[in-house]
Amino acid sequence: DLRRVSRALLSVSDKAGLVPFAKALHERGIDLVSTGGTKKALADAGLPVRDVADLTGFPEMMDGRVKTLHPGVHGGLLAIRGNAEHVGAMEAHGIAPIDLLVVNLYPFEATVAAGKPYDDCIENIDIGGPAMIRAAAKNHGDVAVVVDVADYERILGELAANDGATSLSLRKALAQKAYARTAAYDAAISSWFADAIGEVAPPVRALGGTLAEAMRYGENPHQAGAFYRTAESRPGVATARQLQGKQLSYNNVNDTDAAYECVAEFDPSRTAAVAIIKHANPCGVAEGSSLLEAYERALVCDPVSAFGGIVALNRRLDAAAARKIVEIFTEVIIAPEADEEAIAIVAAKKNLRLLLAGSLPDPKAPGLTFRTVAGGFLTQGRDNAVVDAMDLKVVTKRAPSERELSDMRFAFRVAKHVKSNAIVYAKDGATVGIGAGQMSRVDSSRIAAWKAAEAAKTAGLPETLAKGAVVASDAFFPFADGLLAAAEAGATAVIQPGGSMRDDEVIKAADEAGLAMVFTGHRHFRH
Ligand code: 93A
Repeated sequence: DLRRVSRALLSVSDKAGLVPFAKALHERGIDLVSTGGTKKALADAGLPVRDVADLTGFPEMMDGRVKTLHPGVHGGLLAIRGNAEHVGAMEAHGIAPIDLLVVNLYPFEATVAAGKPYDDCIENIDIGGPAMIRAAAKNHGDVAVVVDVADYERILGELAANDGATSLSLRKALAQKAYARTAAYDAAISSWFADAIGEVAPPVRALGGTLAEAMRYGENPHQAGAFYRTAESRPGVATARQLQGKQLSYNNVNDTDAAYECVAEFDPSRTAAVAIIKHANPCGVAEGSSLLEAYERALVCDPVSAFGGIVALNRRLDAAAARKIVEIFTEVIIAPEADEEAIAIVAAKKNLRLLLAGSLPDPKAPGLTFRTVAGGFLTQGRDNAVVDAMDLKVVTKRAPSERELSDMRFAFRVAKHVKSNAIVYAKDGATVGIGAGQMSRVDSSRIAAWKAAEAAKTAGLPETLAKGAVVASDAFFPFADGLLAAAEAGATAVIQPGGSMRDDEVIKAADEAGLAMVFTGHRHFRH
């Protein structure tokens, strides 16, 4: 897998480190070929260097726009050395093999950053450089490609260690870096164009996102908004078929995603399930023997917030569920599939969007999430932890009953999809009170308990729905207060990650209140 380097083509805008590097290559007996400015720098340092025009038989022309775009260069980069036909073509056309390509690109990013005029930016879009980089990287079986000044040392080290040759593992690593560079370069050009024409330029371009929809606006009317699809084929809002209804807004897409990801936590072969989402938070989630029952039970949790919400279902939408859902104003329905009759029922509501995603996404699947920060973006693996796979540890004197344990799992599954600090009350496979997005956990606990009392009033029931419920917390209770708020409201059992400095204090408070408590060892922060 070693490939001896006999000829190197150097064409660099950033000339830092160039001369010592080229000198070391020359001392190894490597022939040097260069484009105009690079050649001048090397010749000025007293190094023998050929002009790339010798390979192409053409002078550089059109202000340097065309200097290396020629079979004399690209044939030398792309020919497979072990392929008789390729070698024959090189001989027939007088093409010299190039074993090492050293290129850094026209400084497009720096030109833009310096606030240079439009035409300067355009002139700094490198065409020949990326073409050569991509060609050499494709042919990494024979050719090494260097796009980063910081790699010069590494190349010299490798040549020294292998008697003037490069290894396949190094050439592969360099090829990977090469494509990352050309991708980032094109992303920078595309983002600059986007700015120039007043388009949004999200970082997903670097992932190869394609525009699914230019939206009327973003989260607010004064913000531009757009929806991009990436190569990831996860069933969901980006891949779903919209059967009817108004165009999706930015907020619709965000909420529909939250809804479908949440309901996908419930295996449709075990139970029907429905999630109602408002402002990216669940305001009711329930299991049921049918979608209709699940929807009705989900609605009880917070019928006020459910108005204008997004409804996600984990099974094929049927007529009975559709008939019930359209009774109140709903923005979006998303399901894997829908019966003809259900589709006809929804059709009566012209504006209501119906999305069919084909199937449910796997909550355990890996993936990435992104978020912008000033001057950059954050990425992380998606939260694909599921409670079924967690090692639940009973920490109180009283162990939970089977019913409590099943509700705890349900509540923790939902808590994963509630913004932190998340507190979820659940009973018989339905949420009965949700506290979301508060800066202190005890406030979320109080809100969830208050919601459970309100839901009971709305339903005309004498007692708070928190009575006899279980409570899930997305992260540990730092103090006993949040837990005591739950016990006071009538909860009988708690599921939480554990891991607080004051776990002992919290466990003691749970024991004194007669609660059963389990630790999951997994946290579900969602900010
Ligand atoms: O204008 S180009 O896109 N046309 C080309 O054919 C070409 N070949 C190399 N720019 C081209 N290059 C770039 O020139 C290289 O990527 C490098 O950044 C620069 C080096 O030019 P010089 O050696 O004249 O300083």
